[in-house]
Formats: sequence, C-alpha cells, structure tokens
Amino acid sequence: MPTLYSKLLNQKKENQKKFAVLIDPDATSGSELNKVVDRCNEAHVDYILVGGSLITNGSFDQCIETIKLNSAIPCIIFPGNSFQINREADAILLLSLISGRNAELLIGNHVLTAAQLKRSALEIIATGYMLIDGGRTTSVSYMSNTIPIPSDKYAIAASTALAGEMLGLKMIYMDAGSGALQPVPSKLITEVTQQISIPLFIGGGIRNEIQAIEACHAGADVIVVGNAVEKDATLIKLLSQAIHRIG
Ligand code: 1GP
Repeated sequence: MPTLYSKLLNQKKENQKKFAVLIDPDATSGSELNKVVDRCNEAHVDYILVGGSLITNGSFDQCIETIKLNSAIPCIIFPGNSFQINREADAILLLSLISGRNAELLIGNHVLTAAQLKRSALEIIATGYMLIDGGRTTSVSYMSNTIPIPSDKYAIAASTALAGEMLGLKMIYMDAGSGALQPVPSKLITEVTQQISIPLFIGGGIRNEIQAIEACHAGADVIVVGNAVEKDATLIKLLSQAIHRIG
C-alpha cells in the first residue's frame, strides 16, 4: 500500500491541489462532528486533520474514532501537543516548529514521544512547521511561546523552509495560525516554493474560495481550513470544488 506521503509526493508531481479540513475536537464534537464528517465525504475532501492547541472539553480519541468509523478519508493527526497521539489515525504530522527557537518544540517533545510513536502503526510525516504572522496573536503563538515570522520577511521564510528540507524534513506546513486575520500572503508562498521541493501545506485564516485559489496558484499543495468551516459547514463543498478545479 502506498504511504500517504508517497501519495502526497505524486500529487505534487502532477500538480494536483488538495484540500484538508481541520477538526478541533474542542470545537466540533457529538452530532456536529458526524455532520461535518458527512459533508467531508460528500465533498470528496482529501484529508481530515485533527488537533487543537488546547483541548479542554472535547475528546481527541473519540473524535478520531468517529472519523474513522464514518469516513474513508485519511485522518491525519496535527498535534497541538504531545498528548495528541492516537493509533487509530492513519498518520501524524511530526511537527518541528522551525520558525521558533523553543527547543522543546524543535526536538524535546519528539524525544518524549518517539518510543510511543514507534509502537503505534501511525505513519510518521516529519514536518517543518512555520508560523507566519497573520495580523494577531494566535493560540499557537502564545502556547508555543514563539514569535511568528513577519509576513513580509520573504527571505527569512524561504531560508527557514529550505533549512528544514536540508535537514531532511518531509514537508513544510506554513500556518498563519487558527483564525488569523490575514492568511499567509501569496508572495511569501511563492518565495518559499521557489526554494523547496517538498510538499507545502498552507493554513490559517483562509475563509473563502478566492483565498484558497490564490494560495494554490502561489504554490501551495494542500490547503487547510478549520475555523471557517466550523462557522459554515457549507463552505466545505465550495472550497473542495474550487481547489480541485485547479488541479
Ligand atoms: C490552524 O492552519 C490551521 O493551525 C487552520 O486555520 O482555523 O484559521 O482555518 P483556520
């Protein structure tokens, strides 16, 4: 069976654009979660990401269980912290927060969880995670105790992504943070894609088809949307169609 990562590489090679819905177990649970999963199935969403900066009410494990029971869409953990591991998911983005200088998030938490991850059957996708300033302080910036890269510092972003690739990371996820006022700017996406050859996920603050299409044209391979589809689940279909029309 091809791994999710080998599929991602093929998709990138063929210039196909993919759409991922991010589910935060704190914000979407119970019957609401079932509805969102149904909509993802109907809209042929490519990936469902699960994670949150801080889960207080929702159940992470139950969320994964519900998704796996009701959908064949690959379920990928996008962990907000090292507690968010569940072997029923298909893969986990092993995030190294390369835009920051918090050693725990660059390597510390990975050491703590490595043995557990090895025992699980999860596909591990080593990911260079880069926070980009999206116009306001986001939960991830506060919780990670790191400063995002300013959104007009193209060379810093491009060199950071390049260094990540040179270190052997398998993909880059540039995130303006959940609920960002402005998504990652197109110019910055283009500058980064000119430097790297690994797949690029873009998320944070994408609210409509125009922004999603712009990010794809700029070079994103996978568009991730959370907040906007939490507020209006009908967007799932619109975004999926818009992104898939490109490639
Ligand atoms: C956040 O990239 C994700 O880490 C998605 O952001 O919730 O703003 O869509 P939004």
